[in-house]
Amino acid sequence: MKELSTAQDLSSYIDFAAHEGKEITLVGQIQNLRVLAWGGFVILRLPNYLVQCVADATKINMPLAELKPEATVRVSGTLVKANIKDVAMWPREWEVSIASIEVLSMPSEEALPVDTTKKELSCDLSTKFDYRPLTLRHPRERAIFRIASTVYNEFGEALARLGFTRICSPKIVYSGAEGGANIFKLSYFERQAFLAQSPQFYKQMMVGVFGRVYEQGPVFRAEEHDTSRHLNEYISLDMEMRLENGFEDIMQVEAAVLKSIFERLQRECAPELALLGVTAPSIDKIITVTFAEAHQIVLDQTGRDCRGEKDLDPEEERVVCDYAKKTWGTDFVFVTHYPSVKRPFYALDDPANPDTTLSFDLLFRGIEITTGGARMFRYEDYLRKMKARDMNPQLFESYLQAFRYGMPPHGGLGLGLERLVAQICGLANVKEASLFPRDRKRLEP
Ligand code: AMO
Repeated sequence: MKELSTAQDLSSYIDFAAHEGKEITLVGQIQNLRVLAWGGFVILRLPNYLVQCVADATKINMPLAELKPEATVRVSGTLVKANIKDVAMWPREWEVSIASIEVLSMPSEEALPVDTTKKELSCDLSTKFDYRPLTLRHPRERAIFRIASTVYNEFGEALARLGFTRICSPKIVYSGAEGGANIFKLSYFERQAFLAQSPQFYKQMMVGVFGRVYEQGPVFRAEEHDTSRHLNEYISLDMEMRLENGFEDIMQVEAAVLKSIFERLQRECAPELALLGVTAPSIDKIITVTFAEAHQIVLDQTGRDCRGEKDLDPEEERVVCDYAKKTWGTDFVFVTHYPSVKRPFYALDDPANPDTTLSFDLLFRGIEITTGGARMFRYEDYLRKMKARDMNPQLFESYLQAFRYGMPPHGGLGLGLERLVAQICGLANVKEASLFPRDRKRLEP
């Protein structure tokens, strides 16, 4: 029997100021190595930092030339003040003056297939994804996913502070929730199952239990087309809530959550934002335009008349966002009252105009990042709408139970993590905000 100590400091954060002028030992992987006549630099990748270590050839215990990028090493030395210009480095006001290096692991391969020691990863997207375990080690890639991690955490924590309960719903499901053909089929023992397109049914059922719930997890869409805004698997940030005043409640909660996310990014991801050359957005006003007004904006701005269309196309979303930026100085615009025919069956029609729904999309810098809205909550309304859409209510009986036995007025939203992160980081393709993207041709790594 052996009892392990529980008193150890397990955090990977380092109080650099407290170590100034003192001995420090760091274990990390070599991000970059520069061997010079007088010694050189070892750039060490740690869980939260990229630390510059400087070696004097006459003082260290081994020649730097024996090291390789991506080797894992234990570096001991003195932490000294520095003034580092390179924004990839963090911290920039301290460096380690190396006394000794111990190699803990050496790479098997001689050369990196993609050079992650350069300022930019100079390879095409496909190569970047083929070598994902390696290319993700590049500081710019790491920055994207540190930002994604913070966005993910704060989405949940902000909602939890508002009294939402986290749920985890099944991803193997008996039916699609969003309609359409973009659903993956799965053989499930003797029957057919599907991969969840969204947690829609479950988060609604859980409003009957908790009143306010959220979920963060993968969802699956069998999109056949290869576009810069679609993935076949993405992380959906979902919430669902009882409505007290109307579907505006949902937009107010979303704006508050986004505000918390952006403030936390500013506090915790300043180095990552600086490295990517972007600033955290702000959402101080909640600007809404109706779907009809959005079409009018497009007509006025471009002369394109899309008023007969039942959806906004990507070009229209860009025009509406440009207009919102110019007119109201905001990167965010909620487009409300989408046509009923284009929304899933569960959407609540506007009693004042039943051809439209009490729903919205949130557009951010030219692209839809969220869909949300109020849902039907009366059992009879579900039966009526399903009938009108040629759907068989019996196939949805397990979901409809919730409504049969009483549900409050409610609504919610789904926010695509990768789309939000891609827009924050200024990425041209949503796949770059996915660790291991899945598209029609890509199932590996
Ligand atoms: P929707 O299908 O519009 O709505 O999806 C919600 C949000 O998810 C993101 N998204 C995607 N991101 C990457 N690749 C895709 N293929 C993809 N498809 C969607 C977008 C989008 O705004 N149940 C509803 C939400 C709700 O009403 O609560 C739903 O899933 O950012």
